[in-house]
Amino acid sequence: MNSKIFTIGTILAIWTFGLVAPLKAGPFVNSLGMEFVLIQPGSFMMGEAPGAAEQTDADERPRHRVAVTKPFLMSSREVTQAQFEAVTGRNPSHFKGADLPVEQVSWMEAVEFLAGLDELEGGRGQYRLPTEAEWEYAAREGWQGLFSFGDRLEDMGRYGWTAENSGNSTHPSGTLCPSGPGLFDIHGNVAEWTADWYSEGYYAQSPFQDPSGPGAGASKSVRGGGWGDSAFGCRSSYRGFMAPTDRNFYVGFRVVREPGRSAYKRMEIR
Ligand SMILES: [Ca+2]
Repeated sequence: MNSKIFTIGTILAIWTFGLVAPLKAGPFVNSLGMEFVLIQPGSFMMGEAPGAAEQTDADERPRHRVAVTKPFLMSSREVTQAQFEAVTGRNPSHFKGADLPVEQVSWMEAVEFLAGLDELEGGRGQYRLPTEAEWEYAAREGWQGLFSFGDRLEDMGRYGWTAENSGNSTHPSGTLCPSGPGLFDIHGNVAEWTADWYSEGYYAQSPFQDPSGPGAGASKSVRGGGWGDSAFGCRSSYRGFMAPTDRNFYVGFRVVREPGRSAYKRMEIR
């Protein structure tokens, strides 16, 4: 078989039918030096871990199957203060440090950052926040348990900065172990804005395919917990929420980038 044709056919099959295949992909790095990992499409069980109903919150129920139908790139780290300042010219953070995650940034300001970053790279509309479903799908990477690394609360210290180990401050993103696909601080450090409006009862009516939250609301969903939360409060299914104009030193964000064709090719050949 002509190996080149086979390769192109394989890529087309993945692109067209959303087949989950182990494409060997290196990280994609953008103009700010932000590293992205490719998350392949697939389906997963979203919401509380099996058997965790007595410990979890009502908004994590019912556990339900969700399909993420398109590949996307997710930044391996939370947006740093240096990156935020490079785009916006300011640093609103309480804990100062170029490599620390930016915080005290509202949802509106996160979206403004993404628009500014997109403008810097040619205005192709490639940057956005993850949906809640994308965030949890990437965090879980097929694992249905409490955390990306398993169910053992005592292992959190190796993966996330929480109230148990943070010393009441943020830490440079990427200093602890990453989750399976290479996402650092998916649990803890700063909690992360998502694109979706928050609704406590949304899981009861969520569509199966690419859910993106209610059409309107008073708060945006915030995921992963942060340095001031208990380790259990940083579980994969925990859903925080905050008004889009509010800001505090617990919440930052990470970035999703659409995998344009050039980026996709570049990842495929590595
Ligand atoms: Ca985080």
